Amino acid sequence: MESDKLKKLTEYVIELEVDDIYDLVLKYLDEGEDPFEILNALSQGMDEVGRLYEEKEYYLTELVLAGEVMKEAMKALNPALAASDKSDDKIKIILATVKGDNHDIGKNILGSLLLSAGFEIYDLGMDVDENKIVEKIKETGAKIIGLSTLLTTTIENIKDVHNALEKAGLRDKVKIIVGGASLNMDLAKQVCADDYGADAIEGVKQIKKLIK
Ligand code: B12
Repeated sequence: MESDKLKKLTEYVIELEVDDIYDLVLKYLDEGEDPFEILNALSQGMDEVGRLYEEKEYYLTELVLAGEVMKEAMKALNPALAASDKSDDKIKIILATVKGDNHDIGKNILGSLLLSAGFEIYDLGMDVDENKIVEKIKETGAKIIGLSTLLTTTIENIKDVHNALEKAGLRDKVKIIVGGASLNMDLAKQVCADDYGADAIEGVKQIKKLIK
């Protein structure tokens, strides 16, 4: 359960403390707090921001700022998460938010968890064209692609990635796992993904199964 101390992180996200969150995360890491508990507290803040937006208490400006707050926090947190990894022979994963979609907070959380679980991450960012993904597969030999989308209008763009991989003769060499608030397993299958993860923790579990 989240301690009273870590609740401050949740509050900082909700209050959009973009200038101070980095230092607070570092301070808590220095004091020996568990990086995963810190991530959990930050995610709870984002959940609340989402709720406030849906209830029209927050507007787009606040959402953009909340995204910045999470980015600052992850800058401080990622090295600590990565330090928990001891493996040498890392499995490569490409992450991207699909074409037309500029939401990346959930994808970045998944990236942080994968990093700490010992994977090598190539994060192509958001609004990513399928051809860029194909190029990166050729360059890195990655066997897993994690695609994120939060907009219902961009779900179909997952299929563009599938088609581009097929055209390049690579589709049977890689697995596509998808996630994001607009998706579920049925929709994922409709757009030719191999798997779906409801949240970042489930995503890591599913990816571990996929590589077996
Ligand atoms: C923050 C936010 C924004 C920020 C994004 C900042 C950023 N850098 O990401 C900004 C302001 C840019 C934004 C813009 C827009 N947004 Co917006 N946004 C949100 C909001 C409030 C929160 C999203 C979020 O970050 N949640 C927190 C993260 C942690 O959750 P998550 O992304 O779902 O990720 C988790 C899981 O889904 C999963 N996951 C995610 N990706 C992946 C990938 C894989 C492989 C796996 C396994 C798992 C996984 O793991 C994550 C962690 O557990 C949501 C509402 C909501 N409650 O979701 C609306 C929401 C997604 N936005 C919405 C809309 C409409 C827009 C705009 C069109 C608004 C506008 N009028 O301009 C634009 C779109 C711009 C574009 N082209 O993309 C709608 C989408 C409706 C729909 N169904 O299509 C929502 C649902 C709000 C609403 N109810 O209307 N938005």
